[in-house]
Amino acid sequence: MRTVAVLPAYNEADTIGPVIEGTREHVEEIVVVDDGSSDGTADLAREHGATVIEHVFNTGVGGAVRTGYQYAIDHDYDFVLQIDADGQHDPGAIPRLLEAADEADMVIASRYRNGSLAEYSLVRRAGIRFFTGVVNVLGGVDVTDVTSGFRVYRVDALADILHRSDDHWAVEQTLDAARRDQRIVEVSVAMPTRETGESQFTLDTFVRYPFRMADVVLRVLLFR
Ligand SMILES: Nc1nc2c(ncn2[C@@H]2O[C@H](COP(=O)(O)OP(=O)(O)OP(=O)(O)O)[C@@H](O)[C@H]2O)c(=O)[nH]1
Ligand SMILES: [Mg+2]
Repeated sequence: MRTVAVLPAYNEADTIGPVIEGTREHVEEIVVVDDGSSDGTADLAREHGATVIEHVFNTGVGGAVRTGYQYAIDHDYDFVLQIDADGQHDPGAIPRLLEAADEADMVIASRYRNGSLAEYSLVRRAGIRFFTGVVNVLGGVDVTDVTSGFRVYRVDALADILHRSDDHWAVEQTLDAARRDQRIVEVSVAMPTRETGESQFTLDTFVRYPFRMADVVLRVLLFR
């Protein structure tokens, strides 16, 4: 079985090296998808032996991971491991995720199944709860952390659920997977909050959240 790691990365020079080093032993290849970082993230990733794909336009996390998934499909990998480049996801948990993937199409590392969520702001916790609730109700599943970006996918199942929206990629593809009766499994993984660098979340993102969310959910329900 061949596994490729996909790391979406935007200005993560402080952490990209250690994340690549921690991930390397668990996978065959590491693909870093960068959207025009200005702090040397792409060069650092290459120095650490990663394959680097650079977008010309910034597409956000959703667009970056789609590029990584497509790479996995095109290169005939069996599994994709997705891990953030900001150090929030401990590469030490990768073997547990890969083991769970033996019996699953999608494995989600959940910070809801342990105490780590207590460190997150009230707004973030409410957001995670809300998105997870929507997917559970509309998809008939029982997951706890749908927005987690620490995941493993079986590539042939992933090809069926590639998200079309760059926003709310996790909600879109998890809901689609649930409605197709794909096997979704969660593994408890502690996830501290971000220590360095900048979050993808801005005030603008928050304000537009509910509208984009409704758009994504309706499109999955109506057209897929
Ligand atoms: N390629 C690319 N990667 C991005 C972009 N925005 C964020 N990322 C990366 O995607 C991952 C998740 O983004 P974060 O900002 O950490 O999002 P988050 O973990 O939900 O939020 P925090 O808890 O604030 O860290 C990180 O590895 C980022 O570097 C982007 O526009 N392009
Ligand atoms: Mg983060």
